[in-house]
Amino acid sequence: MAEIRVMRKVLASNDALAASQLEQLDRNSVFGVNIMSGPGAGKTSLVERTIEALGSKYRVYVIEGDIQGSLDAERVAALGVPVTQINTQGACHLDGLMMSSVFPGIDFSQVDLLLIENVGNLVCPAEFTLPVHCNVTIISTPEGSDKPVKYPLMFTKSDIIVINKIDLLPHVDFDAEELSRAVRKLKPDIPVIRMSTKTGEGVDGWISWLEEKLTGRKEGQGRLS
Ligand SMILES: Nc1nc2c(ncn2[C@@H]2O[C@H](COP(=O)(O)OP(=O)(O)OP(=O)(O)O)[C@@H](O)[C@H]2O)c(=O)[nH]1
Ligand SMILES: [Mg+2]
Repeated sequence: MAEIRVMRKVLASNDALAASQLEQLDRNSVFGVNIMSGPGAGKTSLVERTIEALGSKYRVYVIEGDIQGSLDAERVAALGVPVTQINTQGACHLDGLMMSSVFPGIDFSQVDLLLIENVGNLVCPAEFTLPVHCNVTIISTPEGSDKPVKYPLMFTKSDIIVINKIDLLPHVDFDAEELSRAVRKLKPDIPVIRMSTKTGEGVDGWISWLEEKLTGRKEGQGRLS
């Protein structure tokens, strides 16, 4: 069908663009992270916690993706970290073209860690490759543990799954074991970590995972998976 062919072409040209942008990060030894989740699962909160933990050790740069507004960018800027807000004007994901509009304005020689917060959506962000070395999916406990079965691509595309809002476990129907099993059916070796960005519980697991990737990474190594 013509429509399917067009979509494949769009995705292929996005992949090529993202690959060349990733080379730019590699030339500057920047480690890129794409953070994805449904709306409100805790992406900006994870960015904030990451900056608090690693901001004095690594030069962090943040790209915020939202349909409109700059609320998340303001939260990041309040922590003294450089940030660029992309407004997608209705699009439900970030993509390579949008990155091309902001990359020239960023001096990557002054960056160690690039955190990209994607638009809150469990579907489209997984389809559009970004110039990063790892993809993170956050699922929060009020969303339910069936999400890997219903939205498999995002989990398959990820290198680590974060279960956030574990402080709410006594109040919601969420089975962390069921979620882990469903995720591992899609991707057997993927780490699944539990945290609350609100209380700070479990955040250290994410920080050590990320720091291990950051420090262990050699220039030009490319994506984790
Ligand atoms: N109880 C609880 N609330 C949390 C936790 N993490 C984030 N929140 C709250 O959840 C709401 C959304 O958090 P954000 O970090 O803004 O989520 P987001 O994924 O960036 O949201 P969008 O960018 O709008 O998609 C805020 O009110 C947070 O305070 C958590 O671990 N526990
Ligand atoms: Mg956000």
